[in-house]
Amino acid sequence: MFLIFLMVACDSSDVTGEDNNNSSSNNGSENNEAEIDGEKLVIGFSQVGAESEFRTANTESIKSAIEDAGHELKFSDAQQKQENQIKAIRSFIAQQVDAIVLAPVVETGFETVLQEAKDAEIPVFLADRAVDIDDDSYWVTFLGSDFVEQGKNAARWTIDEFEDHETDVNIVELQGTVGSAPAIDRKEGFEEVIEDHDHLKIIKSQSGDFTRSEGKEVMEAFLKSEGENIDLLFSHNDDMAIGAIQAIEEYGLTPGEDIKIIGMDAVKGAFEAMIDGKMNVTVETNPIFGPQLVELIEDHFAGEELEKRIVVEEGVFTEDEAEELLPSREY
Ligand code: GZL
Repeated sequence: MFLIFLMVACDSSDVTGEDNNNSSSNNGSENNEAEIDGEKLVIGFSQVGAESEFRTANTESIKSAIEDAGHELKFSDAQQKQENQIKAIRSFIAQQVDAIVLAPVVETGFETVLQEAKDAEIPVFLADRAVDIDDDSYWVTFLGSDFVEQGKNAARWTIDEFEDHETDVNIVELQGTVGSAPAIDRKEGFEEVIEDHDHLKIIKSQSGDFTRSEGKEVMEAFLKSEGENIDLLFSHNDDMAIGAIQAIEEYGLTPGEDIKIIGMDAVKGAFEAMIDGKMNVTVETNPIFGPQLVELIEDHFAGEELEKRIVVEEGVFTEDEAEELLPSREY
């Protein structure tokens, strides 16, 4: 979740940020945007939290991209709370920023504050996650993964993995943050593909809020009620899967064998678990889009028209290729 607030200098006197109240720097007018091109930008953003390896890598990617581009970064951590993001947006609107990039912790509840940004003529860029608002005039573009496709890829792997399975395949699902786009869309994609395969059954599904600790806790509850009846864990991110692996081992079963495990994000921890034979596949969510994001913001201020939706390219990685690929993984 990012709020990239662009405090943009219009001419050299503003570069030091001494006079951010220069009204021309935030009226978003055409000729003003042309002047901005190539100027040093002051960019701050409210990060959703530090709940996962993906998030940490994403923060690092954005920070280094902003600094490498010669801009100044302001940083705030919303600790996975929507109210902190809304507060941060309002405070940055009050500071007369020129652009906002938002990756919302949940899909709903941002319309009012996005309207305030619109009223202030501040363009909004969505990154990583989307909002559930029909009117796409609230944002310039949305850069992030296709979570529905990620869920479908997880289901396609499941169909292949269990094609010779004679009996029902009992699946437990660790969902991401309740109400978040990745949790909603990954579930939708997975269920859409397994729909025509009656032997694939989701017998338990609950949120672990994308964290290792809650993933472990919820998996303990699944094991308590279903134990050896569980064939597969579908986890909406690797962090919850890694927490679940601990729970499975403490319960006395073998993760990756007794219970097959699907993770998402493709973080280093997942590759290490696959090398240890404790996870079977991870569906990549690429967090390293900082340079692309900064380029999009600069292109907008250079007067370029951007696509409304830009999908980050990603893959699917299985345990048999984990050892070879781990050295090349960037996060
Ligand atoms: C997906 C991202 C999700 C990751 C989790 O792009 O929003 O949030 O899958 C993270 O690891 O918490």
